[in-house]
Amino acid sequence: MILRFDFGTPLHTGACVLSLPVQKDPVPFLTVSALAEGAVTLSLPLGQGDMLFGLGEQVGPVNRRGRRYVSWNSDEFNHTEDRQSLYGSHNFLLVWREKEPFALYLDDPGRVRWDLGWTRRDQMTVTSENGDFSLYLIVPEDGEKVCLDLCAQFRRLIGRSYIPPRWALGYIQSRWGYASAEDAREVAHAHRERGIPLDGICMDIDYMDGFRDFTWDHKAIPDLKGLCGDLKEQGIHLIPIIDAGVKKDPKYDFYREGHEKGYFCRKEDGEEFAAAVWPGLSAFPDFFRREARAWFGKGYEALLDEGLDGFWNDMNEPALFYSPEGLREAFGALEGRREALETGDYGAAFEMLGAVGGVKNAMADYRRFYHETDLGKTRHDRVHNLYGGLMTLSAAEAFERAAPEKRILLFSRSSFIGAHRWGGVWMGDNFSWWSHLKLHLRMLPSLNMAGFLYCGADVGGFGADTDEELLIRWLQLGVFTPLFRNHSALHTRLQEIYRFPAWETMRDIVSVRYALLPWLYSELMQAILWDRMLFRPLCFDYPRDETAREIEDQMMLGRDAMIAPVTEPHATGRNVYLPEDMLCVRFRTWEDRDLIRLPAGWHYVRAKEAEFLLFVRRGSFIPLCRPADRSDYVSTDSMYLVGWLGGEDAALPFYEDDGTVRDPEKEKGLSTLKAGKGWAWDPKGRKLDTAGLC
Ligand code: MIG
Repeated sequence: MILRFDFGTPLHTGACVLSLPVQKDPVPFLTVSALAEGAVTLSLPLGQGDMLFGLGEQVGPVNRRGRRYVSWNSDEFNHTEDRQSLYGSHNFLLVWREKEPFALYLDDPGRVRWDLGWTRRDQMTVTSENGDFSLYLIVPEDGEKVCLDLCAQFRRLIGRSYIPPRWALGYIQSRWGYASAEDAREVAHAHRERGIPLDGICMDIDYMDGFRDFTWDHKAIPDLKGLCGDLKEQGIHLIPIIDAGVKKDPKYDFYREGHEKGYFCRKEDGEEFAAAVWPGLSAFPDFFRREARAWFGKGYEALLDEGLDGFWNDMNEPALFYSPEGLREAFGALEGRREALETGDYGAAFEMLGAVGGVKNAMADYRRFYHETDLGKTRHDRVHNLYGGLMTLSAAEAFERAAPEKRILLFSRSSFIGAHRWGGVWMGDNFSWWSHLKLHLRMLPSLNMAGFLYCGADVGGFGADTDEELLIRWLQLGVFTPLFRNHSALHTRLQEIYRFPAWETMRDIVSVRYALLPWLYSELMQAILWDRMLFRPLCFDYPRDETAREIEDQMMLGRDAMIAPVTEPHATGRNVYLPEDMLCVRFRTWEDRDLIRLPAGWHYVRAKEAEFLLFVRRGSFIPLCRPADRSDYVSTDSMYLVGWLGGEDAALPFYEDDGTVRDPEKEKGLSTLKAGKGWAWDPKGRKLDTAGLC
């Protein structure tokens, strides 16, 4: 059951698809108090064992209790442990406690502070700074698996998640620095030559003509359509980046049109707001306006015409390097400080550093411009967290117009709940650090709770130089995440698989992904179509298992599997907790693997550098197929099953469709795989190899 309460004057954010009546009764569970300047606080006493899950894209543990966070979409490349905001704001929190568990969702486009037992360990407070929001309280309908039930109810409230094309589950190679047709062809060739599977290549900002959106450098890419066609023949899709800021350049048609039609955000005095990002001074489309979204969307449509069918949206928090006003103020703060050179006045020095460092993504700038929302002229900071997601909507609306039947790949950096219906997300600028490999794993379930199922982090790490062992271990996690993309920053060590002596090991890892692809696709699609999570903390599935509550470095995957990646350097194995009997599949290649039957409990499981683990519940199985170097060549005709049946019969719901139709009929794609002692059937009723069943 879901109850809705409104505070102040909530804006229609588009996050929810169910329109529920507004309750007049007092809010249950939470104490509501009004603070100065319109802010509203909701507080709740926390019992000792209460656990808190959710908040989507944030650093830190899966159980978020004891920490504080801020919903404020931020271009934050430094994902250290103490960060309180990243690129997305996902105001869903699940309060799991013995008596009266519930979940809450704040449909609030502004800044929200979450003190989850940080100030006082026995109290949680949530503060909406604007005080204009809808609060949804979700109470369980099913007493058994409470967390799963609360998440499923929430997902029904916010609507079906984005469905990517099937090819988007293939391996994608990306790098900040790919600039030309030659670069793309070389990456394609290097993968194909070595048999490293590949389905996509991302082009970063360098492909553009002077960083102008929807243009490309014609010297570097003389024939975009030809390039796309050639690559597609090899099963490789080109995926260009699109930035939110539009270069302020009267000679650039796209800008001129947006300017003439008045589609950019304006300042209080009506003048177009400008800030510097990659193209230099840029204007920012007012994505709150339907006409502005339609105009921006024409840019995507033009690229679809060139044969492109995948995009990633960046810099859409929006990131602002500086505004001319902000820079002027910073210079002002420097004035008269020259004597610090002689006097060694460190106070002055720190003030200067602060003034200069503070120009980037400055709150003062987010207060300088306005949107036209359904509440009229609205200052940006009050609705900041919607901006990136509305850019995603602009793209999604364009796809709907131009290619209504087809799925187009789309993932964004910035997001809010609601945008999960229009695209996926990647986790932004991580580093090539072991701790960020762990972070990748931990962020998966909370993003799933918020409806983001097509997601993943930059495999290998974006910033800093990766190393061979880290990349191998990271690929072994990436194998299981829907978005499986190797991406790295300009000036860092080259990170393509083929740059490394151990490339064959890495190729074999990626090949396992392709062997698992029909199964992963089936599990992802079922999670999307039936409002489930793909990745879940163990305790969601085993609510009565006390040990399961402490496990944050293993995740349930799909209906019957569990992953437990190695995330430590030099490790040749790891401790794994099994909440029930499971079959451990230890992969070296898709064919060369061990099947180990393990009873419930703790185990130290060996996984040498080239090995990785997948667990399957006893009494079930997973299907594998013969891999190929492109996803469309992987077919279920070559399916075989791996599992521990222990003498019982087992069945697994299996979903399959053509992978391109935008609105699949969900029941039509569903069939059942069945197996028992000495026999197994595929969805078409054909007999399957049973060698992998025990
Ligand atoms: O300010 O386009 O997160 O993936 O490579 C950096 C360059 C801008 C940030 C993205 C990253 C991308 C980079 N971008």
